[in-house]
Amino acid sequence: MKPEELQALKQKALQAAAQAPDLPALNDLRTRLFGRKGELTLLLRQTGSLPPEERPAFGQAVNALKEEVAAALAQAEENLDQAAAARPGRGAEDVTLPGVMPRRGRVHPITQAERLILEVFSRLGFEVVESPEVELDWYCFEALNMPPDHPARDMQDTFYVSSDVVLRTHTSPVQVRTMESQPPPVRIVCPGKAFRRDSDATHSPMFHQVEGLMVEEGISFANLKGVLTTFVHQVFGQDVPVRFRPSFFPFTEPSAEVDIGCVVCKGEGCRVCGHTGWLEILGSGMVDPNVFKAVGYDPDKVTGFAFGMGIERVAMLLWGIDDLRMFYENDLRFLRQF
Ligand code: 2NM
Repeated sequence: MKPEELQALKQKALQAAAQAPDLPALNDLRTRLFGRKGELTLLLRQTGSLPPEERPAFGQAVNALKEEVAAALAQAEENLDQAAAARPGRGAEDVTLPGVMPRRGRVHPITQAERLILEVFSRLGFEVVESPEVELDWYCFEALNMPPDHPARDMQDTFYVSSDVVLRTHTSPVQVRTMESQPPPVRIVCPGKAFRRDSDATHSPMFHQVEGLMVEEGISFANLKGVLTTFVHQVFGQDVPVRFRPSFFPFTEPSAEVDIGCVVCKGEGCRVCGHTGWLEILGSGMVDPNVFKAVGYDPDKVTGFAFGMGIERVAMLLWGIDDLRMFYENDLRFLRQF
């Protein structure tokens, strides 16, 4: 083969390599050139049939040609790979496939109920205040008109950390601390965890409360009724009946429990409301003068009302949940519904 013919063969091979449309076409070309019966393979084999003096030059020329064509094939393959990676849907990842969506979390129903309650009181001018879950006996009981020998302390099954440190049994210590640290007027709501040694279908050793307090000159039971009626109507609906039923708490006098017309039977009487047509939703009362004395307020100058409610109970009545334990099991089938 003459040098011109070798040159022409090289040009043809380089052009074919550059023009191969995809990897299979390129591999075909590689076989046609370098395979057992490939053009370049056969060409090198011709060396033996040449006159001895021509063999070295011809061999060198063919080997140089092979190297150049092999390099062109490698380059063509790299170009195809890069083009494939840059082309949407044709690279290692098919970006047109549907993605695996990250699961979105949700706000726990207790938190949703808490936010709803706080929002209503915020609009009524109450400020949100929090304080520690581990409390001194004094803030949890003593300042709330429950001296050590008070029978009301037996009502609270308390977790003791030491003789004078407890897990708070209600969020009232927040109110005590607030009154102790600032003069009236006070208008606060206090959300948080409370702890009692109690565990069955309707009691959890840890539960959530919102308590509230309004103190200034001239606050009366009428203010208590107005604020709490507004609250109930905002949360459960404008048409829900409300009643105030006399009760007792050590830290308020007089005291009242607030009932709403049963949301299940609309007052007809059913299992949920114990066939009374009413559901208890809140405890409340006028702050006892002894509480004001304990925090340094003058009970002859200021009056106030306070209230407290369980968030779990509000959530259960709002969404028709019949088992308290649902809130703590973290079963996603339950939690995803809110
Ligand atoms: C309730 C019911 C009635 C209450 C009283 C006070 C304080 F600190 F001001 F005296 N805080 N919370 C209170 C009153 C709580 O929960 C059922």
